[in-house]
Amino acid sequence: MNTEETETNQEYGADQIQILEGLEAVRKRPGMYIGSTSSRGLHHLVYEIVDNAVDEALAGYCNNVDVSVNADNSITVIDDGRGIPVGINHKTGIPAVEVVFTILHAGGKFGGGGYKVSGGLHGVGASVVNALSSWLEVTIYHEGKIYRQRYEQGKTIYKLKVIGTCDLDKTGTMITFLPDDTVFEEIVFDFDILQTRFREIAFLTKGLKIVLRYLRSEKKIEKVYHYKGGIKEFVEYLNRSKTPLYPDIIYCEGKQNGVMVEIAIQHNDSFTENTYGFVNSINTPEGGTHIIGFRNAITKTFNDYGRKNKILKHNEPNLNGEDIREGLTAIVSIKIKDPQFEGQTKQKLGSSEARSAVDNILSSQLEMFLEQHPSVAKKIIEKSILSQRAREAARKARDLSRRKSAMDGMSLPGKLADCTDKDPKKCEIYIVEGDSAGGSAKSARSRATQAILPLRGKILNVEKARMDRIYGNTEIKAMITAFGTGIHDDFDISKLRYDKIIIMTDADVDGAHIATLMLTFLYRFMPELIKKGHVYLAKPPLYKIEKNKKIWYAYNDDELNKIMAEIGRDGSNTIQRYKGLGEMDAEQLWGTTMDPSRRILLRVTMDEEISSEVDLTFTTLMGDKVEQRREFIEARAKDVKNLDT
Ligand code: TSJ
Repeated sequence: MNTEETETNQEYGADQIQILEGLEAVRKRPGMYIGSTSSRGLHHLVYEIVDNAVDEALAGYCNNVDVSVNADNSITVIDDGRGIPVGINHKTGIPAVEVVFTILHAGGKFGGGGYKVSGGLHGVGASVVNALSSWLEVTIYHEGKIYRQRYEQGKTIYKLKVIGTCDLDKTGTMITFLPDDTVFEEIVFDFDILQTRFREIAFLTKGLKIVLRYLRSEKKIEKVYHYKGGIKEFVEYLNRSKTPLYPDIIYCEGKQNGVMVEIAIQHNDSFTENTYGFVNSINTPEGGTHIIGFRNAITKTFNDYGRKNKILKHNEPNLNGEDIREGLTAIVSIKIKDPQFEGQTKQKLGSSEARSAVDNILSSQLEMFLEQHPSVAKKIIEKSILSQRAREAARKARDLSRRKSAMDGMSLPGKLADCTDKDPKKCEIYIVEGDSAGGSAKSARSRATQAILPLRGKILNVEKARMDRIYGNTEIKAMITAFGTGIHDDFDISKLRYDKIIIMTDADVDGAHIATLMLTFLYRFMPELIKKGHVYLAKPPLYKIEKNKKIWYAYNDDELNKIMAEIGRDGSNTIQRYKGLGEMDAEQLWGTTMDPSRRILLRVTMDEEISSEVDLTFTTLMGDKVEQRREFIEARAKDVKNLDT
């Protein structure tokens, strides 16, 4: 809660007319309060309401939260907390619940100074949701009575009234609201978006049971999220498709200077770190003081333990943090009053007390854990030493290749058939699976603007390989030099040699797998290319239909059926199902997949704001389930048919 605005609210409270003006301001500039009026903003309304119930759970008064997306797209949230207070608020002379819904930023004053997040988009309050809803009804169960009040576009329709009685022991709050379709671009709630967030909240709020019901679609969905182990189960979940290095989940919790800290840790045998920070249950992709404290404690504690127990020899250098965090999955969750956020997006925690609280609590409890579990400690430190050696080898290889490229003016890979035009804006590169398809693509292409880089077989899975192997991999080296941008710290997008990087693979499971590996590499090493929209998937046709010397191409089964219905299913048709790019000759490949005026390209996109979510999803999917991954990619690739016309 921002103090300046709280003071302003006291003036609002003094005058009912000004109250309405407050909510009018929200309707005039909704983006200022909920970030946007797109789908993202729409979903924020639900989080905003649910957050209040979660606060009640954190205060120890609520065990169940029920969220329904109703058939008419309204949302119902029910909790079994104490019920929003119905007594008259002395400053305004109206019931506290009405204050909550009609006065801007009233939440904090009535929340008893709970752990709400200020800044960012959360914690703007129930009144903002009310202002942006066509209608909202609140029902409160309290001391044997059922109370109700209704608002439309933020305006009170009738005074708080008793509509019935209930058992004395039944308490809680029920809210139903319909987002205003004159405010939002569209009013369609996405089950996947909601479930990701509620699963996360359930992991972060140990013991809280959240039920999500989706009643919009034909088949009704009901999911229950309830984790008695809290973030321990979160880490288990994130590692579920990986091989843990040891069976234990290292868990610490404590409180210092008003900061509540909870940390769960487990290494797996992979080489990437997945640490997710949360402040008051909100993900902090940009990190901040809590993450700095976490890293500091990890580095110090493992080095101290390694020295003391002589796993690290006296003539060996200290392990650096990155080495210890190789293959680490961790959740760092803190609860803090009035968190301060910094940086451009105000998403990076700045509160310094969070750093020392996390550092101290983790250091002392982790040290104890290591003393009690020497075999776990040994496994982690030995893995770190291997990582350290690999990092050193990779550095040497990189230095060598840097020097080499400086000397020979950066020679392009031999297999690359480059285009002749040197203006990157006009140029595109096709990364093609297999030498034979590569050959067809080379003869099919438009030489001036289209470059072809054939790759042999499956490329290295960078999720499963160490740095030294990645830098040494021929296919990966070829891509890096062809793109011209360099990777990691050396990455420079202004050096990109092609406007479009087009991944062209067979339209089968293997092809999808190769495309996934390629995207994983790009995502981990050159995420800017995806964020800036330079990466595409080519979409080759699945069928060729021939009748009376005329040819049609179908890109999926629906299209095939449509074409067949049009031209008739008599015996003079032939239908050919393409098994791979190799079955097409150069002319067909050009006509169906490479000609800018006829081809279909899928642009791979990544919303910058949700990149942490993407990260989580990648982590989750890069296990071994090809089908799941292909669905993930296809669901997120936008269909940009005939992009250039
Ligand atoms: F704010 C809201 F309307 F959006 C909302 C509030 C929505 C939902 C689904 C739940 C809630 C809510 C609020 N659930 N439980 C509460 N609890 C209180 O507001 C409350 C009750 C009693 C006391 C007390 O000190 O006795 C204090 C508070 C904050």
